[in-house]
Amino acid sequence: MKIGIVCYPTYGGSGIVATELGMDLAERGHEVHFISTSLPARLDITLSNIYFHKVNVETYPLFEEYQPYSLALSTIIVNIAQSHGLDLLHVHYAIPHAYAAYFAKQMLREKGIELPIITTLHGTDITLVGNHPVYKPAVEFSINHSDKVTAVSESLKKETYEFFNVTNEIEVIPNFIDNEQYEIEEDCGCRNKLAHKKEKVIIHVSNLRKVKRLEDVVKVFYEIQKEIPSRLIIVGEGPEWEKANDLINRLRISEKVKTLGKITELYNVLCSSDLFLLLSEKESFGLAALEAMAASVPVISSNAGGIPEVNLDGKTGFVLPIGDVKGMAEKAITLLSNESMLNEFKKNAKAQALKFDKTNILPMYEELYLSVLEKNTLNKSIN
Ligand code: GMT
Repeated sequence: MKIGIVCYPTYGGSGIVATELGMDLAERGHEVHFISTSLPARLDITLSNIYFHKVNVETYPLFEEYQPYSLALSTIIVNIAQSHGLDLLHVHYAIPHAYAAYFAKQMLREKGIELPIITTLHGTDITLVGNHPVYKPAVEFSINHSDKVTAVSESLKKETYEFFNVTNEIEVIPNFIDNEQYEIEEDCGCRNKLAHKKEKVIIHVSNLRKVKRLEDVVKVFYEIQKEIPSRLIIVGEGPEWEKANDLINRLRISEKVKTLGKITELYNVLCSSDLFLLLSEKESFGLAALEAMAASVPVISSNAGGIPEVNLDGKTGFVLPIGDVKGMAEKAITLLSNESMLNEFKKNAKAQALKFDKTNILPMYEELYLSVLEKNTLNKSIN
């Protein structure tokens, strides 16, 4: 198949899922065309069967700070679909990708080309940004006009039906992980660089946005370090850092907190960690938690959105109500101070990550593509 993939190029989960999916499809022999504003963060462009097409948004003084990204995206989709003969287009994150794809589809139809559109909903495109009155009608319209819609968790599917008047069926295809990438010796040499020998390594990875409740991460760690020698590693960059850093300074724990910024090769750091904190107030899935679990790291999490579908309470970690800092800290201390429990949870975390292995999930996308293509062929023969 010739597949077009539209995604954001950032380190965010939707871009990562789109990139890993595309690279795997290419490995399986499909021709994959990435369409994005810059090279997606984890994309290995040297792989065969992979193409990258940059969306160029032309600036013009009249537009001031609002450049017409959707328009530029629709245009490039039309061009790529025509010049490369795409069989289908898979857009990740509804805003504005599903909307731009719809208009590209209409333009192509005028030229006698039928381009099926698959939209994958990732989270904030539904739960935060998408249901804002400014975007809601357009998001609803694009979901209802996609040929197939998928959501990354049951929770996100439910929320989509709650927030929008969706007439289309939504199929849940959970996020996935390449477990092989995490088969690293526990003592890969990285642990020494992160913490002293007897310290436990607590880790948080995110885009440090408000929904991640970074201050809760700091507060939970503050309680942990009072009882257990430990370090907090924060991976990622984002707008909430300043506030969190201020709290770190006020609590006088800056010596025990290390920030790594944006890093692509997370495996070594995760494999050297003992506990992952994901305390978000919204999280459709929690890919970062799954990545930690693939590295056998248990998770203390909030119960936001789809997290409980990934982190199993009392098994792979603990799940507590959003904002329950005291409860989260207590559970973390219980786990970190009981070696046999910690080892059991590490094993459970890995076993759970194996269920989301890419070998189990990716065929679901391939099947979905085939069903869309079959329907398209059928429609053509009827018309
Ligand atoms: O977590 C973020 O803020 C980034 C965001 C994105 O769209 O890139 O992540 C969303 O999609 C990920 C991949 O499907 C999910 O694992 C995240 O849970 C989801 N984030 C939220 O719902 C806040």
